[in-house]
Amino acid sequence: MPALNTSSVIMQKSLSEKAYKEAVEFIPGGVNSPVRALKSVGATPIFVKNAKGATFTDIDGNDYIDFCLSWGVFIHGHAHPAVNQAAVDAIQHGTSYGIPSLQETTLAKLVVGAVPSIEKVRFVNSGTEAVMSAIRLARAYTGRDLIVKFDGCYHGHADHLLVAAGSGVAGLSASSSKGVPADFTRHTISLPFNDLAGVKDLFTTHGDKIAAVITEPVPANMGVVLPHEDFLPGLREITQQHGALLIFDEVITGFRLSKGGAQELYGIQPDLTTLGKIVGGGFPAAAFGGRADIMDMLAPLGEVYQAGTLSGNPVAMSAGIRTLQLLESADFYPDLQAKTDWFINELKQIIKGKDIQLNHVGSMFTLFFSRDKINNFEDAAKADATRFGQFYRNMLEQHIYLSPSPFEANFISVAHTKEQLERTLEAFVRAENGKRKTENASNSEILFA
Ligand code: KE4
Repeated sequence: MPALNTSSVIMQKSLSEKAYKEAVEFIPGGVNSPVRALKSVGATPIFVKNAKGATFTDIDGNDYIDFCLSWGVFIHGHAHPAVNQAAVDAIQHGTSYGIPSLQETTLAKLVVGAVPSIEKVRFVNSGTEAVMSAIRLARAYTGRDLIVKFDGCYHGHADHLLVAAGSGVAGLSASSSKGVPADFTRHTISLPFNDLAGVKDLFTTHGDKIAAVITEPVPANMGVVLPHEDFLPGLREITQQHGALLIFDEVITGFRLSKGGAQELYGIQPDLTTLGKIVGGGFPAAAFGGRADIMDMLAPLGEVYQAGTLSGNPVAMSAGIRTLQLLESADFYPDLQAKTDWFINELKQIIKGKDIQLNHVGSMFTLFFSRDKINNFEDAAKADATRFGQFYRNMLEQHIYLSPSPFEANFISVAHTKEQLERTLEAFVRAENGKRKTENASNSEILFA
């Protein structure tokens, strides 16, 4: 990898700052998705010129090692040549037909072959659409209205799910977004994650009204939080007992934690699964799938309506196909895990004895500035966000781009080199020790000393 551009002692961001000033005149908050505004970490947004592998370059010419990877999309790294080529080849034949194409069936077969519980799948354009559709299906299949979610889990921005949500909503004062009528959320109940007793109590009183329980099997939108050993099996058992469906929102964990996602890793079969990010290879594509008897309720077969102009478009499908094919090598996940394990173990040495919690699974991790373990959103919300912001900005000054919120996950890709991970660990040491750049030391001395 070429040496990081560390020419300036203090990073120049004047072009990004100028670009941001202009963007805010035309785009609310200057961004097309709130969490990119870097508000929760007290920084100003960076404008990217290009990205490759595990790094990107901003319009001021600064290079960064990227652990956000467009929120977990790029498990192979940015601009993977084979994925890009697949999209470029597809584009030569048109970018959308609004008529079936063979690529849709090819990707559907790959998803069905990879994800244990999926017998049939439908493609949409975002995780929000996938979750919205899965919930409509669950309500139609059970004839019930109530949906149970968990505090801090984020399932996209559909009205009825902006209740105690994570990710960019977690930082908002209101437990749900403005503009959502109380009526739209009265069928949504949010409980603490990992509180199986609370779920059991709710089913005791409302079990015959609950259409589904939806969860991120490993939440990443409150920061990474691990399920207690009995939690996912408990959800499976209790939903089965009461005729409710279990929906795993694997938009992040799908193809991330294993080829079959969290459900394969933990050996739990949900009734429906939502997928996003990796499945589209960096293009706007997501999916929902599950048992055929449920999925066949969708129009035009059944009476549950769900549609999308660009759903299954051949370019996104082609990128998704290549992305999933690249996961098929027997060494892919073991190699990614070995690299991640090395990094995580080194990181554990650095934070030993400090009030920092490191939650990790597979190739995703979150650092919480807290003395206490983080088992749910209440714990995560008590972590020191101010310290996280200082830490984040220090890492950014050292050319390390972490996911810009304490309520997000960081991701390692097969493109991250040992040297980049070593540089990142050195930056952690400085950031954690609050070492600032000294005026006379050149940037490279700080970065690579
Ligand atoms: P999209 O509608 O943003 O494609 O997906 C919504 C969604 C659904 N389910 C889970 C588990 C998700 O993590 C997401 C979206 N993830 C966030 C980051 N944690 C997207 C980043 C953003 O909002 O800009």
